[in-house]
Amino acid sequence: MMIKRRDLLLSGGAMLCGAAATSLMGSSSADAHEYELGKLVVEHPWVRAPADGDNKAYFYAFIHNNGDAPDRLIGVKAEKFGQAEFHADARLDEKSNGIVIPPKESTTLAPGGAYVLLSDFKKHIEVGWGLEMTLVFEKAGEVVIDAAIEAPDAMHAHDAEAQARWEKAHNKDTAGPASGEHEHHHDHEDHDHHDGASPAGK
Ligand SMILES: [Cu+2]
Repeated sequence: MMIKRRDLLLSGGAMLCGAAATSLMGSSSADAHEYELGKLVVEHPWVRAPADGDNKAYFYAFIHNNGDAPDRLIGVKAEKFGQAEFHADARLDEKSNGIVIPPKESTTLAPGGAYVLLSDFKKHIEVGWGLEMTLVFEKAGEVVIDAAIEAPDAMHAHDAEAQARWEKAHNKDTAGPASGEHEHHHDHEDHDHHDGASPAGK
């Protein structure tokens, strides 16, 4: 299912990546954009949406393994797309049988590195929303996550600049949206802590 982030936020429910949530909850990970599964932590999962006319998307995330044994991401599932293909190294044009998560290490899936290619999209996915997906790990099992859907040229999770370019190109947010939508955008951008601009409390 497609999750309406904006509706969630306006309803005061489970906020996704909300700076407000982060400050209210202190260092608790309950409302952070991360998911725990046994010894694994999946942080900031995101999907790079298909470019216009394309049928492929990319899945990225930080995956930490706090355990003593390696695990492996072997499945990414959602009703929106048909196939997931694993690539351990973007420089090599070859599939791998999953993405290994070594013990006591973090594996980064990101543009230019490891990635999961999602293809055969059956339904449109909307930039700025969330996509519920199931990740399957060889040992830890399955976890349902909500990945942020980012613009086709986004370089990292919560790439506000790419989102703004995309919205401009697609005439989004130009007709005076409800104030709540703006607030959400601010909250979301403030949360980005990959560029060193981390708000206090995280
Ligand atoms: Cu996130």
